This record gives sequence, structure tokens and C-alpha cells, in this order.
Amino acid sequence: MSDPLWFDPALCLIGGQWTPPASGETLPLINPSDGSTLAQIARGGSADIDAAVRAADAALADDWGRMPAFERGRILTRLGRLVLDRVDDLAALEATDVGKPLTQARADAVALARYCEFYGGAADKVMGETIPYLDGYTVYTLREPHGVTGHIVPWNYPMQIIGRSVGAALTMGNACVLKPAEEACLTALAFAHLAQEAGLPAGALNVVPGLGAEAGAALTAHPGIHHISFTGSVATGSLVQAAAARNVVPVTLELGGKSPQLVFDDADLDAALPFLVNAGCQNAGQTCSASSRILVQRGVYDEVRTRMAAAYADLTVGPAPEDLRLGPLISDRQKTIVEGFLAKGADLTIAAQGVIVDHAPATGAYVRPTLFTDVPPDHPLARDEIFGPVQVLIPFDTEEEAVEIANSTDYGLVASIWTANGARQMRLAKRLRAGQVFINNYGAGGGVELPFGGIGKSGHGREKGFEALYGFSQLKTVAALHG
Ligand code: TXE
Repeated sequence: MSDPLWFDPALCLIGGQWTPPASGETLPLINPSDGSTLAQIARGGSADIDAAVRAADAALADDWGRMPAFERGRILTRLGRLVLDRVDDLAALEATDVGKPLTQARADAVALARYCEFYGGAADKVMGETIPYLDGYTVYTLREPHGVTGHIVPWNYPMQIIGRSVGAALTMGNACVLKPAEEACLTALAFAHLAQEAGLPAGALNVVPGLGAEAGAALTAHPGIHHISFTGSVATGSLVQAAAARNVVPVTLELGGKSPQLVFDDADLDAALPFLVNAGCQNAGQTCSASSRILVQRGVYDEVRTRMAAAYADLTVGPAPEDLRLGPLISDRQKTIVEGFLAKGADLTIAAQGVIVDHAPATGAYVRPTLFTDVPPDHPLARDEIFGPVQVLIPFDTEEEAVEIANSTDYGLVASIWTANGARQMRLAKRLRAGQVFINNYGAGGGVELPFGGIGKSGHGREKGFEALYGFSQLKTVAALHG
């Protein structure tokens, strides 16, 4: 493995140049495994965002804007190769920065490479159509980039979210301004270095780290931005949408969820069990598509509770490099949020908790994974996004009741159905309010190819797959009257 920080983390990438922020100020990046300061990152602000937007605009007027689709695809494919070559370095960076167990961080780096490969291969395969029209006309459509796209990325899966958002936007020929999260931005910077190495022209990707209220707000309010893609909280997403509305700019919002898994009496429990637990505990529960509600039919409720409790008792939590089942949360702030939810559960029954290893530093942001049982569907722990390793078990009697409970939150990102009954699988796939429904699995291994996004407070717009390419482009209709 090479030097984990093979670049200067205190710089912004603007117009192909790595430059200090205009303020000259930095922000400390905290290692959540032990509370130490990992690095200083740039405290970018409105002047840097303005320079980045101008640089992106200039790239569109220059080589990048004229580049044939297949050449953009080649650059992305090369970038995917470079990501794979540095997979261990990227995993080490992400593990330290986010507090992810190394295995998870490595999977994220591989997923980033997959996004680059998938979109690299797709670049010259997104086509318009010809439309039969009146006599004497030829009508066709063109898929064109929006122009300058803004990307606001959170701290939980930086590499995967950059892959699905920046990867798709570049593929369609947009020029990007990326604002990574202030809590974790090392792999965003590393990715930008690799993009330069892959031959991405100056200005096609600009990166301005900084605080949400400063660099983030400046990006969303900038009149030179033509599309905004945001992943984060509902509260901030709503601010982003309001800022975009002032400039009449389209937004894609991915805002998390309260995703249920529905386990019926006829489910294959051996197959379901690992998914039931892992979907709640992966990345210490800090996953937009985390499954935090497990709805179980009464006939198997006791068995599911007993088996999940046993799995919880085996969960170990500790420093990211030790690669245990869970690392710390991202920050003390997130730990306080999760502990607040655990306190709200004081009136509930805990079925089981995992264990924080004895030697985990007291200065790390660790919480015990916790499984609550017999939780009323209207309890805050059954309705609100916790974003920590906390799951609730909710019993149900009938299919109708299960659907009603599953659809009863403000969110609608992902749902899964565990049943051997094919008719029920088809019925519920239609009735569940979610952007993705899984049948006898959860998450389908990440699914770079699978359109992803929410309903209700989970947001709108779709990322991943070909669908993202349509989102990061606009359709122009050309009607030629030639007689
Ligand atoms: O989110 P924010 P936070 C949820 C999760 C978590 C909660 C708070 O429930 O507990 O949000 O996390 C940038 N204008 N999710 O505070 O504020 C910010 O710099 C423009 C779910 O970290 O939404 C960061 O880059 N941008 C989620 C990004 O927004 C602003 C992932 C996310 O930060 C901004 C993360 C502003 N005014 C948290 N303020 C998911 N869907 O996966 C902040 N930002």
C-alpha cells in the first residue's frame, strides 16, 4: 500500500489546478475510531464555488463540451481501472475517514470502479429517437447534458455516491462541481486525482470541500448551476430544493428512509436471517437504504426474534482498521443523535444488544447495536430515521396489516418481502410504497445497474443504472420541415 495520503487534502480542485481555498482556512477532519485529527481539509466558500462553476462552464465551452461520447466513455473506463488499481489505498482512506470496517470500505471502492465501468460503457449508447409526424417533417430527439451540475455528497458512502452521481453526470457530458461532506472527504479528493490521471480535461470535475452552510449553500444558490444532485437529510434536502427553485433548476434528492422487511410465516428463515440483521447494521446503520423495521407475521415472530437476538449478541463493534462487524458512527454528533433515539426507546423492550470491544478508545463514536421487540408501529423508533445500528421488530397478523404498517411512514426508499407465495410477492411488490422492492433478498448486492431513489420524504429522481443518465441529461426535440 502506498502513502495513504498521496495528495494534499487541504486543497480544492478548480479548473484542473489544486489550490488553497480563498479564505486560506482549513477544517479538521476527525477520525471517528479514536477522535484524533486525521487531516486538515479546505474550508471552501462562495468565492471557491464561484471559481469552480466558472471553470466548469469554461470546460463545457472547450474540449470537454466537444468530446465525442465514446471518448468520455474511455476516460471513465480508464478511471475505473485506476480505482481498481488503488482499491486498497482507497479502502484504507475511507475506513479511517468514515470509520467503516475495511471489508465494507473495500466493497465501496470496488463499487466506485463498477460505476465508472458501467457508465464508461454506456456513454455512447444513450440515444434519442425519431418520431413519426406530419407529412414533410422529420422529427428526432437529442439527449444533451444539463451543463454545470452540482453534487452535494454526504459522509456515509462517499465513494459509492460519487460514483453514481458524478459518474453518471460526466458520462452525459456535464461539467461537475462536487461538494463532499465536511466529516469525510478524503476519497472525493483521491477520486479527483485519479480522474486527472485518467485524462479528464481541466474543469470537467471540480471539488470544493467545506461546510454545508458555506460551500454547500453557495453551490445550491449559484445561478450558474443547471442541475443539483443531493444526498443527505430531509431538512437539508428541503433547503437545497428551495435554493434550486429560486434559480428554476432541477434537483435529484435522495433523503434516506425507514425501510421495512416483511417476513411472512412461509418465509425461508435461514435465507432471510443474515439479510434481516445485516441490512440494519451495515455501515453501523448509517445507510440511506438501511432496513430499520422488521415486520414479522405472528407464526414465526418468536423464532425470528430469538434468532435475530442471537445474531445481535454476536455483533462486535470496534475501530475501523480491525474490520469487525461494525465500526464507530461518523461523529460524536451522530452518536448523540442515536443515543437520543435509544433514550426514546426507554419504554420498549430490548431483545438484544451487540458488544463494543473493551479496547475501543473512549474517544471514538461507538454505540451498541440494539434490537427492540414488540414495537408499536406509531412509536418514534418505528417511524423516524435513526441512522444508527438500531432495528425494531413489529409483529403483524395479516398481509393487509403488514402493508398498512409498511406504508405508514413518511418515507419510501426500499422494502423487501420474504415469502414463498408467488402471488403475494407480485401483489405486495405493487402495493409497497418504495422506490425499490426486493423479493426474498435485500439490496441485491448494491446494484450499480438498478435505478434507485425514493417516494415521499425519501426524495425524488432516480440515480444508478441507465435511469441516472436520463436524469443527468435533457431531451431536445428537433422538428425539420423539408416538404
Ligand atoms: O446531513 P446533511 P447530516 C440523515 C441522517 C443523519 C442526518 C444528519 O438521518 O442523522 O441526515 O446528517 C451538506 N446547503 N442523512 O447533518 O446536513 C453537508 O455539508 C447545501 C441521510 O450530515 O443533509 C453534506 O455534504 N448543502 C443521508 C450534505 O449536505 C448542505 C446521508 C449532507 O448533510 C447544507 C447523510 C446547506 N444548507 C445524512 N447543509 C442519506 N440519505 O444517505 C449541509 N449541507
